[in-house]
Amino acid sequence: MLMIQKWLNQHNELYTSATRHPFTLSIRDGSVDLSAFKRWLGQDYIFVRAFVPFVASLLLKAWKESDDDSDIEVILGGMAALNDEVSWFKREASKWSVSLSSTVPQKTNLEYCRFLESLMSPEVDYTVAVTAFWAIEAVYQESYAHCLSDGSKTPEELKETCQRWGNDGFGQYCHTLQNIANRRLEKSPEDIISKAEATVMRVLEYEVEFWNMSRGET
Ligand code: HMH
Repeated sequence: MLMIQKWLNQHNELYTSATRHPFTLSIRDGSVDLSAFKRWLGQDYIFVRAFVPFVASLLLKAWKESDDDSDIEVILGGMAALNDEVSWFKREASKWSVSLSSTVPQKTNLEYCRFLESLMSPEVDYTVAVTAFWAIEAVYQESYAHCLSDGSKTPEELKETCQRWGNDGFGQYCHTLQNIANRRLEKSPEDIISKAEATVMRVLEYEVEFWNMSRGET
């Protein structure tokens, strides 16, 4: 069995808490509190801005360490999508009257961004970083695709957000990232595999806490 599938089976409870969180489930069933959505929007804009240099560092690792030239193109495609995403956040924030310049990053967000920064270090192996990248993207893809699947009652004004990460193209892209991670993991020594697994677990925990911020209790 491929490594990522094995981990998802082993840590299914944690993966499910990230991809079937009460916040995204409330979008799906239409009961979402719009102030929670706005809080998520402001915080995620801050996160995405920190995600850009992480992806840049991943591109550099791929260029130095990858055994397959096409990895660079996949990551570059992800980078291009992020460029579009930053513009989208600005438009979406203005639509919802969320002031991005006055949004203060919450503690969880700062911690998650600091964790991303630790993964940018040249000491961190390409395999570990690309596996983390897959996990970060996959949580959003799974979460938001679920908001658009059969039986969902997602409010019309939130469908565009769900489409952004829940569309089939983004699903394909996440699948490609998973293939890259699996290919690398297969060729990796035990210590790298353990590091990558621990990193995926951390990502999933941060993703749960990130969704929790939408509750506005912190
Ligand atoms: C917190 N995780 C978080 N924000 C995002 N935008 C993504 C993942 C996916 O890009």
